Parts: sequence; C-alpha cells; structure tokens
Amino acid sequence: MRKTENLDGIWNFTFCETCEPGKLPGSIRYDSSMPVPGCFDVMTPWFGRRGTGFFRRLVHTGGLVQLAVDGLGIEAEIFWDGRSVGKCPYAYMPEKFVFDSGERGDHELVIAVSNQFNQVVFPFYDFYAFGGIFGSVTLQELPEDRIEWVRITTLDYKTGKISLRIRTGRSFRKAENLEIRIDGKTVATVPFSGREQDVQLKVPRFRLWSPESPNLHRLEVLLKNDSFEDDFGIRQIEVRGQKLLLNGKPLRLVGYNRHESHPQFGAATPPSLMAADLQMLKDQGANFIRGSHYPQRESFLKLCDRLGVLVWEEILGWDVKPPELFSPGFLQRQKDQAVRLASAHYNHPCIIIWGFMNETESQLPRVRSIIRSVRESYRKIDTSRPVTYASNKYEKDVCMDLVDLVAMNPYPGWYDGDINELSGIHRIEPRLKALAAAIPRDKPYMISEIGASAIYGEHDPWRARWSEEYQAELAKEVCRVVLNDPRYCGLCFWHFSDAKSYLGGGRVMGYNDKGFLDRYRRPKMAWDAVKQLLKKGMM
Ligand code: ADA
Repeated sequence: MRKTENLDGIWNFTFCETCEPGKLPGSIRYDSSMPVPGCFDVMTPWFGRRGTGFFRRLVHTGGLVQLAVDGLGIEAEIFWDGRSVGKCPYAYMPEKFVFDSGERGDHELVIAVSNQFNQVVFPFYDFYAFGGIFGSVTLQELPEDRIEWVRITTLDYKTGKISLRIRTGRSFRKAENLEIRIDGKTVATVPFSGREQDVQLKVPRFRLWSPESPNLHRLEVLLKNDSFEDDFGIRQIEVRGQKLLLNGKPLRLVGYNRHESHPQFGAATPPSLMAADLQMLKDQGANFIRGSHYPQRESFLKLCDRLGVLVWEEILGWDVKPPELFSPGFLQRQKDQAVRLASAHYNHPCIIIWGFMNETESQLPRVRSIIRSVRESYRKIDTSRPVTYASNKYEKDVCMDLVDLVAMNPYPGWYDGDINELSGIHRIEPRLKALAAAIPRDKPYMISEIGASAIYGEHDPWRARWSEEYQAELAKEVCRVVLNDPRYCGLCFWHFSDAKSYLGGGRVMGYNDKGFLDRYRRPKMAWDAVKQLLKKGMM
C-alpha cells in the first residue's frame, strides 16, 4: 500500500484581486483560513469577488510524490516550497502532479486559484464560474518503481472476462513478477516487462454490476514495492441499432442533468449532499444523471458506482460559438480534456456515456471535423463507451452520423411559440414527434435536456409559466410522450436542482430555476409528479 495522505482540512488563505495565479507574490500574508475543499466566493467577505485565492498549508514528506487535486475552478498553479510544480488549466478536471518533494521534512504547498473570467477557460456560461478547490487534495509518496495506472475493461459480461491494461512509471527490461488479486485473493501471477502490458483473466465467482444490483469487485495489482487498488464493476455497455444495451438488456435512462451547485458550498458540494441527492433520485425511481457540463468529483462517481446510478460525463465547452469554436486552441483543449477525463475516470462502472461540446454549432458542415476529432480523442483512450454531444440544432444538425447515440435538447412548451400564450403544453407532442422522425434510424436516441422554469413556492390557478403547476404539467406530458415510445433510450430532464447562474437571460435572482428541486433541494410539484409516474412503472 502506498502511503497516502488526505490533505483536506483547514488551510491558510488569502485573497488578492490584482494577483495572477502564475506568480507567487514575494511575501504573502495569509490573513484568513479556508476549508479544502471549499469555494471562497460563496462566503463573506469574498462573495462574488474575482481575483486569486492563495490556499496554503505545510506537508510533512520527502522524495518522489504525487499530488492529486480533484477539480478546482477556474484555473490554478501549484507551488511547492515556492517553485511551480504544475498548472490546472481546465476547470473541474482532476489533475495529478509527480515531482521530487526534496528532503524529508515540512514543505510548503500553495495552490493559487484564480476565478477571474477567462474567455478561453470559462467565459460567461449559463452556470456560475465558482472560485475555489472543489474536490479533495491528496499526496502519495511514490516508490521508485511504480504502477502509473491500470485500466479495467469488461470483455465479456457472460463469463466475467476482463482485461487489465497496466502501465508503469518506467520501462522494465528484465521481467518482474506482477501479482493480481481480486477481492483479496491472488488470481494470477504474470511476468511484466516493458512499460505497458495487457492481462486478460476471468473473475472468479463474479457478480454483474447493474443499477438494480451495483456489485463491485476489488482489484489489487502488486509490482515490486508498489500496489495499485481500485473497485470495478463487471458490465458492458453496447449500442445495437436503436438500442442502448447494458449487459445485453435494453436500457431505459430516466433522470436529470445535475450541476455541482449549492448556495453555501458553490461547486465544492460535500459528499453528504451528493449522497442525499442521489438517494432522492433513486427514491423517485430515476436511474440516470448527466453531469452537466463538466467533469465530476471522484466522490460523486464512487457514490454512483455504489448506488447503481448511470452517468453521462462530459468535458467543459458550453455553447461555444465562432470565432472561438474555430480557433486551433479550442480544438486542442477539447481533445486534451477528453483524453484526461477518459483516462482519469476509466474504471467507474457508473459512467456509460462520454460527452462534449454541449449545444455546439452542429448545423455547420465545418464543425464536423471538430466533432470527429474530439470523439476520436475519447476513443483513443476508451472504445468501450458511446460518445456523443447534446444538440440544440435539431433537424438542422449535420453531425448526427458522427456520434454513437443522438442526444437532443429540445424545450417545447418553454422556449418555443409565443411567450404571451397561457400554455405551450399542447406543442410538446407534435414537436417531439417531428424531431424524433428526423433522427437517423440506425442510432439510439435520447432527450438530453427538456424542462421549464418554476419558482419554488409559486402556485397559480391559471397554471401559468413559472408556476410549479406549469412545470409539473410539462413534466407529465413529456413523460407521457417519451416514456411510452420505444424509440427513445433515455429522457434526461433539465434539471435536478436550481443552480446558480447570472442575472442575464431571465435568470430570476441569478438562478436557473428549471430545477425539479429548489437550490436547497426542496421538491417542487414536478418532482412528485414524475415520482408518481415512475412508481406506476412508466419506465
Ligand atoms: C441549454 C443548456 C443548459 C441551460 C438550458 C436553459 O439547453 O444546455 O445549460 O442553459 O439551456 O436553462 O436554458
């Protein structure tokens, strides 16, 4: 077992409006404290302020180490004893840094996190750009010969056959013994040479992973003085014609888009809140979360693995328009993020779809090569999961043939028709039918977003837009149309709970109010309406 230290806790902190994250000021007075994980801009005195937050603590260690940061925002630079050891260039992305920490003793770790708006990393999206460290920070002391990663893939769910791709920190010229244990028992000892090797084996007494029975197995790989450990699930996700299959059976995804967002925690939501969210989801009878619109925390994915919640995970890149969309830097960043995300979260059985470029300009033929190349970046790492993007170009989309599964974000009854009309519910069925008819017949098709705003506690005998009644009616009508039609492999409402955005674009109090729960997770009428339908077996 590697020595791992979880560095979460209370760190020294100071905030500087004019500082850049890449430059550590000569002398810093840490005049405050912040928890890690924690967002500084959701608490006084830094509410809504933009600048650089310097998080600092001492760490007792020495030699070769790996520092892991499970997501932060917007971007950061990491300093060890005053020298830069790496950058976090992508908001929310888990990152790992390997470096020589020096002589054993106390060392100073500073994470300089900027939440300054940045046209490239995080422009104005319809979700708030929080500032802080969103996930755990851990430090491992690395042995000289180490296992860098192991990717676990189910090859055959019927026989429990899996493959392990094992990668080491250096190349071994002379073969070394590699021991593989599953659930505490040695199942194979194989010679390992070179730097990367595939091992195939059958898991003894395996139990399949599924939403109904989320069985996990424990893998340990031992090489010289190092060991790698992870949980995995035996399950296969496949696209066959219009069907999405899990372990050979057609899947019916029903769930929500979910932001990591809470008035008091920002994007640094604690695992207990994540667990409460997921328990509510399961209690409703739903089985699916689209992690909109960025990489998810390790703790969230672990909970989904254990609770049997299926996940669409995606990289950041929301509604990006030209000229940004056609800049070489944008494509490079998308490709890089796809590779990093698929590599970091490969072993989570809960993840069944990789996504990218929400609501891009997929009506333009010129975008085809961009979509193809981001898709290929995912596939370079992982060919076991379908890859897609959520489109709002509908019938005009010219890229649907490039993805494994077509996903659309239509908003009938909300963003269409005359806003002065009392209700738009009657438009839902004809619109969804027309759209479904335009989707290629040879692919699975899902609704990746649909919904309406509702202010928590607003009731109206007219059932007018923005009332809880209107949202509930819309949700019921969508369920009636989509869940009764085998053409759809999934329905994912926009969205789980109200999430912080900005005041522009009809966002009352700066919140996107299309949550089926409010920002404190109090259910609106739509939540119970869907729950009743799902309990009646409408799935
Ligand atoms: C889009 C977008 C979401 C959200 C939604 C809305 O579909 O993908 O992030 O902004 O619209 O509420 O309008």
